[in-house]
Amino acid sequence: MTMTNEIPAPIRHDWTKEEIAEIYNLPLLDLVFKAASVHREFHDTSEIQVCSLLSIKTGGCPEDCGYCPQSAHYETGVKVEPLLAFDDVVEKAAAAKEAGATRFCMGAAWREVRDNRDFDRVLKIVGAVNDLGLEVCATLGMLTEEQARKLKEAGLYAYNHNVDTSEGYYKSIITTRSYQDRLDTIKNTRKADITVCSGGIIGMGESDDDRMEMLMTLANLDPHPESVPINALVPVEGTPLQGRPPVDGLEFARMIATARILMPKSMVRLSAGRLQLSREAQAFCFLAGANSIFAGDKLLTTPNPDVGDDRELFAALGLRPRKAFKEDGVPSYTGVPQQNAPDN
Ligand code: SAM
Ligand code: DTB
Ligand code: SF4
Repeated sequence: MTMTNEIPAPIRHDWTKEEIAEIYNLPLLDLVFKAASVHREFHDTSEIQVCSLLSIKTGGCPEDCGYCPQSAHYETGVKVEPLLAFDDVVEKAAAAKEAGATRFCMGAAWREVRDNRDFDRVLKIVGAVNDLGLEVCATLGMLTEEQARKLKEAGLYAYNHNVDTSEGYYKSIITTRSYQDRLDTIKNTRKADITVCSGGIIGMGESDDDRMEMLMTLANLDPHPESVPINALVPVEGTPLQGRPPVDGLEFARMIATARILMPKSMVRLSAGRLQLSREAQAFCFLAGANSIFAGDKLLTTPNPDVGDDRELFAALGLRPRKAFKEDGVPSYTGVPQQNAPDN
């Protein structure tokens, strides 16, 4: 494998396990150098996408995802709340925009979307947030093709649905749905022409092989997910994964660098778990190809770095928030400076 930057990085959807292992197992600094080169080839490395996250329906979820504080199967102290009111959400979206976010992601602790009044309210909210000029993203659980189409018509820009881990390890983390269920929802999202946000979590006790398999699943989707969130487990008291040791910053960077090389055009998001990372570890992840974060002191139910600290970090690194893709007047990521970038 070449370690120089002379040959353009390929956009491929047929990565083998062996090829991925060859990349993932490179000496870390060689891996990060290669990922940084790919990153420069496809993106403006001075820009970071700033996303804001809001839990619009918290807690009481019937799924048994072992990492999740919102599952009704575990006692985590998360209060069950109904779907937020239209005005509350739109107000929060406007405040997020004011604070510099260009993407607004709304999460609901649902197993799947049901065709009821709550969904009608979500559709109305999606339309209003879109009208604010924000890229609207939602993560609401499983979706049918018809529901995806309704969300698209309402103005949804992206749908988040993570594969979370490898197919093999998935069964030891979640029993109430299958890996195929996840892939089907991603397919329904695509069919409705909504951009796909899909990634996973590290630090749940999975092996390196599981991490590589997860990346293989994502990288062999055609097209690649436009955004790939890489989360470090936030271990929450009461969940089966409480007490897991924090993810090492260098392992986080290895995962991000591999994702960047396998999916050169995608936005790779340094997602949950930033609070446990030093400024230097975050900087290393940005060098390794991460170009998106969640900003705001709360993720869905757990804390996230202080907005002021993020602002200082951006200033120290010479980074700036990127404007919304939708402002470019073209779909997806084609608005970023790129050379040799064949269609995804
Ligand atoms: N219920 C929907 C679903 O599962 O798709 C949407 C919300 S769910 C909370 C969204 C994602 O958050 C999960 O797929 C998982 O990747 C991530 N997540 C949940 N709890 C987490 C934790 N404790 N640490 C890191 N990521 C977490
Ligand atoms: C994603 O991959 N990470 C975000 C977002 N997509 C929805 C969620 C992280 C949740 C962390 C646990 C919590 O705050 O409840
Ligand atoms: Fe429910 Fe999503 Fe949490 Fe799983 S990850 S328990 S589906 S809110």
